Amino acid sequence: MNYWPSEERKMNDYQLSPGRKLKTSDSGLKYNNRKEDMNGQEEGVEFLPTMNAKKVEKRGPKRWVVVTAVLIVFLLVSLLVGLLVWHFKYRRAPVQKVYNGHLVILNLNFIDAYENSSTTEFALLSKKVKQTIKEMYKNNQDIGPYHKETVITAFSEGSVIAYYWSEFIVPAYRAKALDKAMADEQSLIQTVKYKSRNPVLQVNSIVAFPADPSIIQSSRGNSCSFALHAEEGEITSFTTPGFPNSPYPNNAHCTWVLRADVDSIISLTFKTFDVELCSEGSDIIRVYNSLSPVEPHELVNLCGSYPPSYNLTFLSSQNVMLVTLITNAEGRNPGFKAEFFQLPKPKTCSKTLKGESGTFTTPFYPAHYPPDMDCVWNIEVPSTKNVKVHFNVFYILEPGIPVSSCTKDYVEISNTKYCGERSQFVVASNTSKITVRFHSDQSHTDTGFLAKFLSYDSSDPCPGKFTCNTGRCIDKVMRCDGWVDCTDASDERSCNCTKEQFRCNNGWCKPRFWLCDGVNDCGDNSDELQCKCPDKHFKCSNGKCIPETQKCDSKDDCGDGSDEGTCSKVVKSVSCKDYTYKCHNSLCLSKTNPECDGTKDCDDNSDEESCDCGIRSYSKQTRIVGGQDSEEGEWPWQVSLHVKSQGHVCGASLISNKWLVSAAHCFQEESQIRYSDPTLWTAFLGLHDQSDRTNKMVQERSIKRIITNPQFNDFTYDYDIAVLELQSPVKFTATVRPICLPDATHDFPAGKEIWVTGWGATSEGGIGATILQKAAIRVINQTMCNTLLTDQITSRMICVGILTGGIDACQGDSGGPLVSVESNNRLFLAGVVSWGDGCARRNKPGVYTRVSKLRDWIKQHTSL
Ligand code: 4AZ
Repeated sequence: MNYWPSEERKMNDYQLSPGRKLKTSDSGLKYNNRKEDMNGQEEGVEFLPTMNAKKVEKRGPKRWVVVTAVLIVFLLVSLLVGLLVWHFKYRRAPVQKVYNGHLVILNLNFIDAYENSSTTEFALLSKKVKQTIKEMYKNNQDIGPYHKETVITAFSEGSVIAYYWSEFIVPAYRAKALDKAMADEQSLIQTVKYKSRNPVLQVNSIVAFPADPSIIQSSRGNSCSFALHAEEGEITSFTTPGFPNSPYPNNAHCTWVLRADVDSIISLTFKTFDVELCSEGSDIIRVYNSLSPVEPHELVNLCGSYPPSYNLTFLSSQNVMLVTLITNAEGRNPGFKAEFFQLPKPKTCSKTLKGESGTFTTPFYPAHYPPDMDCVWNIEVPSTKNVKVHFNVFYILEPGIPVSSCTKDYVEISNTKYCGERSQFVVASNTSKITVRFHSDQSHTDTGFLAKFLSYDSSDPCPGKFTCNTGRCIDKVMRCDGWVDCTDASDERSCNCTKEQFRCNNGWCKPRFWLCDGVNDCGDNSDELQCKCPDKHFKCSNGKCIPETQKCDSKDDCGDGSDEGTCSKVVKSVSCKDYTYKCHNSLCLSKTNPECDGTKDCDDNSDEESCDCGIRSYSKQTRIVGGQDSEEGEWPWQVSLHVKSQGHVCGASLISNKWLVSAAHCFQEESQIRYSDPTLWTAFLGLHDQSDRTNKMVQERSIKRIITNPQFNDFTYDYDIAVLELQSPVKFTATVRPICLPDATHDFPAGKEIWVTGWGATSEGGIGATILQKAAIRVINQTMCNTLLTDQITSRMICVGILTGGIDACQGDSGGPLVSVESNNRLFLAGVVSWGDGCARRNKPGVYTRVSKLRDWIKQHTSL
């Protein structure tokens, strides 16, 4: 009695499962049948005396046979239905396939009319090409039956190259065979050569690549397509629709066909470039070394925004180029302005180079080298000497190609291939000759390389210096000093540690004062192991050990707050302490640096308010090529403070449209000049080049008020901070934007990379820079810094530098920003350039005013 009703429920459940539509009528019938069956069975089962074995034997098997038969029939029917569905719905389901391709016509000469798709010549030739392609497809059983349409999009020289796309509707199960047949250039050509008895067109080469079907819609209703031909000796420019006054359209597909005269190549430069930020499905611009938008001929794909100084120059290998813009439904960006011109096709890029030294580069450096190039440099120095090649800049990067294989673009020396992005390196030969080869394939080009060749004496490759295994020469004092100076660390191998050094477990020698400083200097952490706290204890930043259970318990057990500052779980409403972030509603959080991190941590959202700061206008930054020049707009909060008749004297940082932060010591009276007088000063914002202060990106302001911190001590430089009010507010632009101020509890941990910028001296005692300079340096542990700088460090100071020396702020950088990239790529003002023991000396980091410690003072005077 319980058996069937429960089975009936099961069947009903089954009917409501995802296969419902198919099974309804079928199982509906069964339901009725079963009901009748059920009645019968109910009778039998319910009233059959269980002990009556005979009756069970007699009636049982018959019923089971029926049930089994019904089940089998049901299963078979379901299987059949399933198979039919699979076959018709999935296997035979039609799929749309589109291929982009081009073919070469040998027996025709190019005429100008072929450039314009509205001429009769274009129409006539298109018709012939279409016929040829159709015939070619017809003769191939994997292609012919599925061909729907072919459209000829363009022609170019050589004899005549025809560009086209073909559309197919193919059952899913035949799609792979179609792909294969379309990729088989040889068999396609054979079909036109032999199957067509009297071919009108002699087709020599044909290639086709799968494409995105959306190109069909765009080419059908395409109102955004442009054809441009370079004029001899002239620069032609073009822009995205509406540029610069309105954003380019959404859901658009635009193409620019660029042409040059035969035997010329094209140089294309994006002068301004600002499209939607890069992400999956974002707006994208592609440049092709062909008139066919196919991946194997793509030179570059670009999104985001680039500063004007970024080198966005690309070269073609022939006299055509194609630029496409595909946009999605969102975004309001201005787009681009581009320029192109033609130049003679270079005959060769190979050279023989002779002499003691010289330089050579990839073709058109620093523009992106052209695709499809092979250059050979045969270098020869005087026969008594050996030769080495020093690569100062090396960018030969192809997306997705591992540097271990270098299968696409590469430099080859003595059977070794080099590719990717590499820092400076040297390749030496033990003869007077060396051969450098460069190869670029059809797709994706990069900046290339800048190299120098030098002769050297084999018995003494680095006179008076140490020779790294890479061939680089470094000062002898750098050998075994604990700092890695050779890129392969060969200067720090096989060393005997001195008394001032300790030996790491991995054999390196490191200065003793680096022991237990919280930084893994050895690489295997052995310099930090001996000073560990006992098991189940937490090590505070001040070195104290506390039981792990006291960490994040809302009590300052360390005494410096470090056990409560870095709690992964945000504990809201902890009791407020010096180290806890205070929301506007006076509740406190246990999270480190919660301000403007993109997460609402305070219930009143106050941690995410006032966050229009610390974001650059340009999403892309140039890779540092050689020096340390900044990009325009890279540090839009940087201010240059000029004193009448002296020019640039100090730096400052913009924190709102009318307030600047700088160093108090810039405004102290000196040699009878009253630097505290605001009328003496002028602020330049959006400045990049000191010799170009009239540039339209620059905003010049007088100073209304200078407020120096009353606790500033001009002997110790403690409290070295000042705020300056501008006479009139500035306008925020691509090159003028404020930096974020860190909360009083904001932590900049030791070892963190930070940037310092300024026009200060480029060497100790040297002269100031014309172009804004930048340098990446690291936060130094406070206790260690106090030891290095003989007890001169107060809690209002933060030491930042590179202890090997060589990178530092210097005179003229004072008052300028020290900025840290925090979560969401937002930049915060960690410090103000203050003082140092000289500039860039070993073990003498620069000292900066710790802005977080003076946050309340800034607020008191600026209300920010
Ligand atoms: C200066 O005189 C100065 N190395 C600024 C920073 C440093 C040294 C000197 C740090 O303005």
